Amino acid sequence: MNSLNIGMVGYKFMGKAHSNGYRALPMFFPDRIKPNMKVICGRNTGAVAAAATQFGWEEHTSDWKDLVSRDDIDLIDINAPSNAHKEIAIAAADAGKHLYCEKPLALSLKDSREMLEAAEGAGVKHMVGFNYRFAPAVLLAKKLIDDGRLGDIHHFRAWFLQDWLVDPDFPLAWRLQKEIAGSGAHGDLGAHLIDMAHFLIGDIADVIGMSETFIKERPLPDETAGLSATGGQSAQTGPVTVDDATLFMARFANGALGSFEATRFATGHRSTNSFEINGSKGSVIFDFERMNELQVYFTDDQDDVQGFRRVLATDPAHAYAGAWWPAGHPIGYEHTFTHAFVEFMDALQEDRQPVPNFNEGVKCQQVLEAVELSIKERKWIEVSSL
Ligand code: SOE
Repeated sequence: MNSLNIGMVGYKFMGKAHSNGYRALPMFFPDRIKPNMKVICGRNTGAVAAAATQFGWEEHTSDWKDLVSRDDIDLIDINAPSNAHKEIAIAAADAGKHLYCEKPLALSLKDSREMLEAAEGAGVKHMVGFNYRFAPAVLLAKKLIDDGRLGDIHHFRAWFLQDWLVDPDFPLAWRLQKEIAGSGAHGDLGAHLIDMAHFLIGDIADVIGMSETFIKERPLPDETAGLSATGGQSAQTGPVTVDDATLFMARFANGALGSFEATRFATGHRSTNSFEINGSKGSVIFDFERMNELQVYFTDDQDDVQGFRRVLATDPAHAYAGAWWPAGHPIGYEHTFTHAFVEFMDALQEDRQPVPNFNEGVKCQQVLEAVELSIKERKWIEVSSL
């Protein structure tokens, strides 16, 4: 297989990020299967037509059911709001299409399990959009852990901080409505942290959390407002039905301790996505705002040069980095999507499931729900009990 045809449902923030990811792939990874940007789909015909032209899709449609049934489509990419994931993914799997679905995989653990079952039953390849795994500096952290360079892992602490909801006039966008988004900062930002923890440290055994919705009523939006909305467009208000911030503690199956913080109220933090890991032989610190760097500390460095060193993960020695620019030239947010799609193409080539796939999506959903249950019942929850 030299190329495959993509049908993509969604055309806003993630639709743009995915389109850019597909476009860059053949230029920088010319030896991989080429994604053909065939059809883009969205509910608003005018807006999706404009997106098709702007992003470079051959065709557009407003009918996802027609899209998933087309013979000339090989892979369905779902980046519409979360409440649309399940129905589209299951229909696409039943039609024999490979699946790429944004996170969180579904509105609930039950729904995510049904999606996994449908994909596995249909024998298609499936992947979930935990794109931050694909930053070369994160992959360096993974390599150091897997090679034992950090020793036994004791601590994982992670935080994803945004501040776009501090304005009480910010409208009641879909991300603030439980029936569309599933949850708030927890499922949107915390999901990335949980996946990172699974990727780097391993299974999470027990959790206990707390959450808050600081602003409980917001102006109704004129239409489905996204992140770019600026102020309330209506005098009428509606209830915010998701969390503004969720924090939780975790015990990993391997004995490590974890802390997680996801908030949209951290003034001054536009999108600070970070983690620190401490092991018996060393530590690493990652901050997405400086995503080309990994801070690394090794206990066996000579006494007189002990301390964190800053490693720039832009050399050919670093995963994916060599495909872009000569050593020392940084990459950005958008490259993580291209890397995720390269993993998908590699999986197709090698006839294996890409990673992270719907199994990782379900595992993440299980932790999300365990935390929600712990908040409701005000006690520790064993993740495997769900
Ligand atoms: C918005 O809060 C958002 O765009 C998330 O939806 C993304 O998954 C995250 O990457 C950045 O923030």
